[in-house]
Amino acid sequence: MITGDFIQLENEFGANNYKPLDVVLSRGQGIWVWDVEGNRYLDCLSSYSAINQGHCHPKILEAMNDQAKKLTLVSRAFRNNQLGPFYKEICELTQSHSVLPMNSGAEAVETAIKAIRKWGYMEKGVPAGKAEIIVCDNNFHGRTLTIVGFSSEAQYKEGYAPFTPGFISIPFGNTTALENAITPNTVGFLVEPIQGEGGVIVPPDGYLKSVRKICDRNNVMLILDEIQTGLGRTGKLFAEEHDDIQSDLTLVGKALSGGFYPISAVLSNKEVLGVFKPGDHGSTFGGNPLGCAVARAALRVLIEENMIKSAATLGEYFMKQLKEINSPHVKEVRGKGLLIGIELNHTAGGARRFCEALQAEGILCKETHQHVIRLAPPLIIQRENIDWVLEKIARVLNSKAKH
Ligand code: IF1
Repeated sequence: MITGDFIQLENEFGANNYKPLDVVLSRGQGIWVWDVEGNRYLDCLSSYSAINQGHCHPKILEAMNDQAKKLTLVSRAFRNNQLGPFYKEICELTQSHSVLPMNSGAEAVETAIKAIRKWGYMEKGVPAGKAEIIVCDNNFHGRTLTIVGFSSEAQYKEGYAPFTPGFISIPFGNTTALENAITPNTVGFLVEPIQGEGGVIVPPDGYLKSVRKICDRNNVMLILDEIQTGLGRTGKLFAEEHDDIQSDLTLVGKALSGGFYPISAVLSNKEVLGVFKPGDHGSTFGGNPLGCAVARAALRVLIEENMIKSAATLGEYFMKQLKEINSPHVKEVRGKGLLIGIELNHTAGGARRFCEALQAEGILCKETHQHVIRLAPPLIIQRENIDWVLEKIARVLNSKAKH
């Protein structure tokens, strides 16, 4: 079968909820992926930052294989010998008080919402049913009904009402708006350190530092969604470290498994997770031995192979070089570490055709919000690979130039 055959099968039998580039991938190793025709591409999207460690990392693969032969899943009605060690390792690495494992990112977000609502009623004394959570315009936290209910993106919510009440949305990066939105019933502020899907929007310097203070003053829990920005992506283990703060709850997913397996978690710096009593919350697969073994290996290689430091150094280099590309189409280059967005002028005619042109050059990336090319290669990328990418990006941004 060739590319067209696979696409035809998807079109015939699948729901049509994505519009991918016409490339059918069948193999990945490190920063590279291959399509069914044998063409090689440098993956500049990293499965939406789920493969920070690179495709099919051999050590994570080994951990997965070893564990899969022994024990993959037990009901949480029993214990398993991977869970405790996983808890200890992730808490020590992230300096967290406790952890609750789930599967998808959206489930981690839902878990955090449940936890802070319960905390609000049990600890803060919010009247029953009145808890409010503040979120940001232009957010992306997943696809469940509760989450899309507080999205500001019409397409994510259109046709899905009614939604869960209790959310208030304010502009991202604006601390005055946060202060004004807080009421005695506010239990939490949920925010991405950098808005990924929103177009790689970096807030003003010191934003999270001020946010931390406002939350402290008002006894409001700060929940950072680090599902995309976490685990080295921005050049720190967590993006919160750029502002030298600690959240109350941190949400991780994606790269927690290095892309092998959906694993997410809520990390708590305080005893917030203590509001859950047996039976309050759970998941069939959350905390299963296979997932725990994979996550332990994924975290280990991130540290042992210095991926975080490398993301910082090479991200800075990548961004600096991108800023030097002289193209009439580029409005702004922004980001942190290896989470980079190139915003194009509206006259460029949208980012998608540039992504298609880059595909023809052997680079896979994806537009976000129509005018932004998002670049987020695996953290194991080397300087010479970046130079190779830069040359092609420069060519594409110029060859498509309309003057
Ligand atoms: C899709 C983007 C990335 C996330 C943050 C929670 C979740 C995500 C900050 C939910 C998920 C994904 C999901 C994927 C596209 C995508 C994405 F393009 F929308 F912006 F990564 F860049 N918080 N992001 O970014 O995690 O439940 O999916 O495991 O929905 O199409 P999930």
